[in-house]
Parts: sequence; structure tokens; C-alpha cells
Amino acid sequence: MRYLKVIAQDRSGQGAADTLQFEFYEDDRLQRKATEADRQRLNAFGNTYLKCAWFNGGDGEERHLRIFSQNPSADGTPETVRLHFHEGPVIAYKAAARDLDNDGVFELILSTDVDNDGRANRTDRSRVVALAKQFLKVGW
Ligand SMILES: [Ca+2]
Ligand SMILES: [Ca+2]
Repeated sequence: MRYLKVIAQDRSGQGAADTLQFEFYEDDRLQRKATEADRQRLNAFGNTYLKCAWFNGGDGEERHLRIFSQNPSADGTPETVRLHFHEGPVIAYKAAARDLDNDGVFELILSTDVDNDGRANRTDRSRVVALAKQFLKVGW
């Protein structure tokens, strides 16, 4: 199974993430780190991810996102994009966007307070949709 691992870090200690790392995994093995071309394609995704405020102090890597798509009907287009927000090996919280009828629009959004502002609301759902769409464009 392939997933993209996203790590945000607050290296300058200003209380907000200032550094993003992207790593491409397959079957829990690192395939490659993002190239400059990848980083350009991931620009919008990264900006949305920073709004989730799920980051590490310094150069820590405990907190990260693993995002992946699933296509159980094997029809060539993903049905579900899943987001696992990790604290080390443990999933701290999850979200998912599902395209039930394969028209490219997500009908079902499962989300909690993904941006960690203390409220689970439409903004969280819109962040999940944005991350899912931007992730699919990267094609991993
Ligand atoms: Ca749909
Ligand atoms: Ca929220």
C-alpha cells in the first residue's frame, strides 16, 4: 500500500510550523523524499496541511500525516482518501473523504477537529476535501 507521509516542524520555535517534509512510502518502506518537482506539485497540499496545526517542535517527526487512497472496486479511480494523523506509531485521529458514485465529487466526509482549533465544523470538512483532492492530483 502506498501512502504519502507529511511532517511539519516548528524549527524556529515560533509556535507554528515553518518546515514541511514529504516522503513517499510503499508497504511501509520509504521510496523517496520529495524532489523539487514534487514540492511544487505539493505546494497547495502543504499550505492546507499547515492549517491543520499538526506539527512537531524542533526537528521532531512524531506528529505526521499519512494519507492514501483506496479503490476497492478496482475501477481505476479512487473511491476513498483516508487521512491518518499520527503521534508516532499511534493514530491520534482520522478523517476520510469518499466518492460513493465515482463522479469525482466526494459525497461523504468523515472528520473530527482536523485543524485542532477546538471545534469540529464545516471548516474541518473543507480542509479534508481540499487535502483529499490535492493529494489525488499528486497521483501516489
Ligand atoms: Ca461522487
Ligand atoms: Ca476545527
